[in-house]
Amino acid sequence: MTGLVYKSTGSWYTVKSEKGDFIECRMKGKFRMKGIKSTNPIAVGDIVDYELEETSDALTGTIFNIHERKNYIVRKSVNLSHQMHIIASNIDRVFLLITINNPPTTFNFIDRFLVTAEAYNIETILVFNKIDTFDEPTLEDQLYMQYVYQQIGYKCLRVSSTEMKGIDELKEMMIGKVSMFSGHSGVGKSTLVNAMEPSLHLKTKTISEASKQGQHTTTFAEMYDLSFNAKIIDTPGIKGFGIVDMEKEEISGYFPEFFKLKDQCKFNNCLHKEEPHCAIKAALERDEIAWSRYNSYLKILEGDDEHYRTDTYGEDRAASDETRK
Ligand SMILES: Nc1nc2c(ncn2[C@@H]2O[C@H](COP(=O)(O)OP(=O)(O)O)[C@@H](O)[C@H]2O)c(=O)[nH]1
Ligand SMILES: [Mg+2]
Ligand SMILES: [Zn+2]
Repeated sequence: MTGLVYKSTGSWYTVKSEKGDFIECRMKGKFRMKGIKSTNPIAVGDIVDYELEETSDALTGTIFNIHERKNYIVRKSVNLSHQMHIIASNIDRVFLLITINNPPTTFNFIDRFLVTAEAYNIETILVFNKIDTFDEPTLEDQLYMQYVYQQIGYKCLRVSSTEMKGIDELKEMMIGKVSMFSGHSGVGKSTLVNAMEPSLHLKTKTISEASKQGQHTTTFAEMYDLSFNAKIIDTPGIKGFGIVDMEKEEISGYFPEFFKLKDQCKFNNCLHKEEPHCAIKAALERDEIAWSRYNSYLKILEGDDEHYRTDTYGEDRAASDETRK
C-alpha cells in the first residue's frame, strides 16, 4: 500500500493511506539515500510503501520503501556536524511573506531566500502582506519591489491578512498542492494561515513573545489538510529555510535572469565580477538587471550570510505548546 507521511516523531511515522486513514508506522530495515547523509531516513511529505501489521490490536504498519523525492529541505543535524536532517520533502510551493517596514524585509533577504529555493527546486511565490497599513511612500516601495521580482518571473500577491484582502486568490494557488509559509518573524504567517483556516487556531505574536525561553526543544514538522483541498507543512521551531552548500560557480545559476544570459559571457567560468565582456554586467549597465539583485549576488558570492534569518508560520504555536505542558 502507498501513503503520505504527515508526521514524524523519531521512530514512528503517521502515514495517511489512499483511503484517508491515518496509520502509525515504523520502518523496516535500513534505508540508504543516494547522495545524502541524513539522520532521519523518512521525512514529512515522503510517499512511502507500507504494509499493515496484523499482530497488534491498534492499526500499525511497517514502511518498506520510499518513493523518489521531487525535492527536500534540510538542516544540519544538531549533534552530528556532517549529517543532514531532512525537514520535509515534496513541497510544491513556498509562499514567502514580505512586509515593507513592519518588520522590514530587505531585497537581500528575499534574494537569499529565492536562491535557496531555486537550489532546492521549489517554486516561490512572493506574498506582500499588511497592505492595509501602507502610506504613500510605503506603497511606492512595495510596488517597486514587486516590479523587480515580476520582471524576473516570480509570481507576486498583495494581501491583508487582517482585512481578508487577496486571501481567496492565495487559496486558489494552494489548491491540490503542498505549501509552506516562510518569512521573518512578525510578517503575519500565523495570522494569514488562521485567516485561511480558522480551525487551525495558530497563535499570533503576543503569546510567543511571552514564551521566548525554552526554544531548544526539538519539534517536528507536520503536514495539515486544509478544508479547500490544500496541504500545508508546518515546521515549528525551525529557523531558516534549510541550508544549501553551493560552489561559487553555481550561484548565478540560481538567479534566473542571470542564468538566461550567462552563456553570452566571454568566459564560461565567469563570476560576473571584474571579467571582461560579461553579459550580466552589460545587462546591469542597460538597467535590464536590478542593482539590488546584483548586490545580493555579490554578497552571496562572498559568503556573507549573517542576515539570513527567517522562520515558518508555526513557530508561535510550537512555543505555546511548550507553555501548555
Ligand atoms: N495591519 C495588519 N496587521 C497584520 C496583518 N497580518 C498580521 N498582522 C499583525 O502582525 C503581527 C504579527 O503577526 P503573526 O501572525 O504573529 O506573525 P508571524 O510571526 O509571521 O506568525 C500581529 O500583531 C498581527 O495581528 C495584516 O495584514 N495587517
Ligand atoms: Mg507565527
Ligand atoms: Zn559574466
